[in-house]
Amino acid sequence: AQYFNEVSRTFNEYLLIPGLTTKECTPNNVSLKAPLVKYRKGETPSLELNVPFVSAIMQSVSDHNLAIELARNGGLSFIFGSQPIDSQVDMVRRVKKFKSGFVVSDSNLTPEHTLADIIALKRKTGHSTVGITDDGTSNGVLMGVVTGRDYRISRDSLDKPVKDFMTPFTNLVVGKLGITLNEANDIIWDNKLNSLPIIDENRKLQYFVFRKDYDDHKENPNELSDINKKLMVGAGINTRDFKERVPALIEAGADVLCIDSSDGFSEWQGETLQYIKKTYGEDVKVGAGNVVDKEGFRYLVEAGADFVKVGIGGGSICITRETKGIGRGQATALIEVAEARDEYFRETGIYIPISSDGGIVHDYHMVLALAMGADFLMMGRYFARFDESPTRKLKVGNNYVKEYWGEGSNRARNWQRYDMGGSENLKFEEGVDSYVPYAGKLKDNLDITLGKIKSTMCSCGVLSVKELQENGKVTLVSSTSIVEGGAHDVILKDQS
Ligand code: MZP
Repeated sequence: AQYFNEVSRTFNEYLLIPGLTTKECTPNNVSLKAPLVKYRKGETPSLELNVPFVSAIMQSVSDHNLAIELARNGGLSFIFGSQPIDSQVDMVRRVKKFKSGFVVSDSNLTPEHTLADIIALKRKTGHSTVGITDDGTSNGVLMGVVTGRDYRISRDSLDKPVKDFMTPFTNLVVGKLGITLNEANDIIWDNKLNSLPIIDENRKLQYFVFRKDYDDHKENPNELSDINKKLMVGAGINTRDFKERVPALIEAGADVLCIDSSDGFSEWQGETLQYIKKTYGEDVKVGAGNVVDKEGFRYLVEAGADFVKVGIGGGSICITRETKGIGRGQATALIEVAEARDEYFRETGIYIPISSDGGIVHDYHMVLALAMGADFLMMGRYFARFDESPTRKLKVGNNYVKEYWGEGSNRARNWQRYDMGGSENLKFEEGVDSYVPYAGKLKDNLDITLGKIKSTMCSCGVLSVKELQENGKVTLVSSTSIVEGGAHDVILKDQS
């Protein structure tokens, strides 16, 4: 056998060392923008993430609800592929159809209804904003809007009429589809509106433009359709039914695909990539993986991968290392593949983003993974804990939990992910069925996580992921220094 003499290490074995924090280096100035797909030197990638997180291609993580919420917050979900093509296509379509502020037609809600009625409707439909008409029908006169913010403020006032909370349109002011951002702004300011309803030629309400949208875009006064652009979504595929699944997903509007496998260094993936690139050229973006070394990375890139996922056996629900003896410590795998990515870039001028997949436990692991060269992170456990994930919330003992199961568990039976050719079934389990602590809303948690990441990056003296990769200082730690890093040699007052 060939021996890898370096010990295979995990994120827990590393820490970051501070760099000079300049006065400009504040969390507000930190950008977490990341490339999602390959690009040539000097060009910008055709797909980018504002937040370098994608959610795992798993039944218990990435359905349309999580995808909508994550995309609205700057990341991206890969809708799970271990389901029939038509139901996966339906989920992709739901994400593409989503428009924030889209109004519910014929909701039967008038300004006299209670806030509780509005909240029930918002929960049922998933809309962030509801338009209220005088007679509750889509033909009625629009009286105002209720947004998520109103709902949060008024949690204790559920039986009050909604007119007390809505943003009213004193005179009915409507913008038409196709007006420019500057025109919208003029109407908003002239009429002292917080938001402007936009109607189509049939006078049907399409969406609202909020003053915040304008503020976010005032530097770039393009058409209003830049503001209400469709959300991005990805989808998992496999190496068996790709000739049927890929066209259906593309037709549904999927922005990017990813071949989902626990071991991606295979001719199956090579063939799938070649087929997609031969059929669609560079119009269809497809990632591949997972690999844990240079050889695997090169193989997938040469077959046409637009990004490569790194990691075998590090997932929280994964028992591949125990059952098959295959895998590599996530940090070591990532460092080696990042080197291969940089080497490939030097040789060809083509940058292939890499994703660190699985094994992120603490928020600081995210910063370490980025510093070690990951362009973005794929996470399952992290997202499974939130309201928006597809699984049941249960009370176990005194704690709320959510269900979370691996794609290689008997529950998911995603045999294609573990396919080595041969029969079409899951021969043995490589994943477990588990619970994770319930954590509330995605946005609330993400805000805290991003705040921590930005603050750590400021300590490192860097303002972007690229700078972190180039200038970050990473050190190995001994097991005794890990003990030193927690509270020690004190008696904690509150153990609960
Ligand atoms: P984590 O974020 O929960 O630690 O890991 C999520 C990753 O674990 C997924 O993106 C996928 O690569 C991997 N996974 C999913 N199912 C299994 C399994 O059943 C698995 N073994 O390893």
